[in-house]
Amino acid sequence: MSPLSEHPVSRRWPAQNPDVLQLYSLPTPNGVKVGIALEELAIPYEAHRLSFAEGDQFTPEFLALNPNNKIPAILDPNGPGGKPLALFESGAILIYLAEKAGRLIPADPVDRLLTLQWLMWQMGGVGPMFGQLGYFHTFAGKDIEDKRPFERYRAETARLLTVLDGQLEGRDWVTGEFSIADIAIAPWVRTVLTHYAAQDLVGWDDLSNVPGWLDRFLARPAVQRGLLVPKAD
Ligand SMILES: N[C@@H](CCC(=O)N[C@@H](CS)C(=O)NCC(=O)O)C(=O)O
Repeated sequence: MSPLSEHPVSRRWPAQNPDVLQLYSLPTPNGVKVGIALEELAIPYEAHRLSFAEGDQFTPEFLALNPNNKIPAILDPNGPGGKPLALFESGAILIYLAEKAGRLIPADPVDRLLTLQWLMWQMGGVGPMFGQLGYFHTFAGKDIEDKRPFERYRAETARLLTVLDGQLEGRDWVTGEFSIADIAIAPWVRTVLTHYAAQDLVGWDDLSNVPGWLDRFLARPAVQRGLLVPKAD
C-alpha cells in the first residue's frame, strides 16, 4: 500500500500524527470495541469521527478503506513488515491489535482458539441478532404491526444471553482471562440496557453471571475511556 498520507481516506480525514494508527469510527457497539482495545493495549492512535447523518460512510474516500461502508476501520502506518495496513471488520481489527501487542489473546494454541470461538460467536450471533432486536424494538421497525420479527430477535437475544450466562459460570471473564472476547461481547450486552431498555424483554433479572461480568467490564478505566472514542467535536 502507498504511504498513509496518500490513502484517499487521509484526504477527507487528514492525520495530525501520521506515525500512529488511524481509527475511523463512532461510539456504537461495534465502534467502541476498537477504542476499548486501543486503550487497554495502550497503542498510540488518532481517532476520526464519521457522521452517519452526513453519509460519511458512503463517500469514495471512506469506501476506499472499507468497501462495505461500515465503521470501524483502521489504517496502521506500522502494519506487518513495517508496511501500512488498512483493515475493517471489528473482529479482524481486535485480533490484529491483540496480536500486535501480544496481549488480550492467549499464546496457548487451545486457549487462543477458544477466545476466537467466543469472538466469532459475538460477530456471527450477538451483533446481528441484538442489532435486529434494537431495530424492531427501539428504532424504525418498532411500529411494524406484525410482531413476528420482533419476537424472533427478542427470543434469540434472550437465548444468547443465557448461553453467555452459562459460559460465565465460575469465570470472571468469558474465557477465564480478560480478552478480546470480552471486548467484543460486552458493548453489545450493554446496549440492550442503555440503548434498547430491553432488560425486561430478555430475562435480564434471571441471569446469574452476566450482570456482574458487565459491571466488572464497565469498571475498567480503559473501557470507560474507550467507550467515548472517537470524541464528539
Ligand atoms: N460486522 C461489522 C459490522 C459493522 C457495523 O454494522 N457498523 C455499523 C455501526 S455499529 C455501521 O457502520 N453502519 C453504517 C451503515 O450501515 O451505513 C463489524 O463488526 O465491524
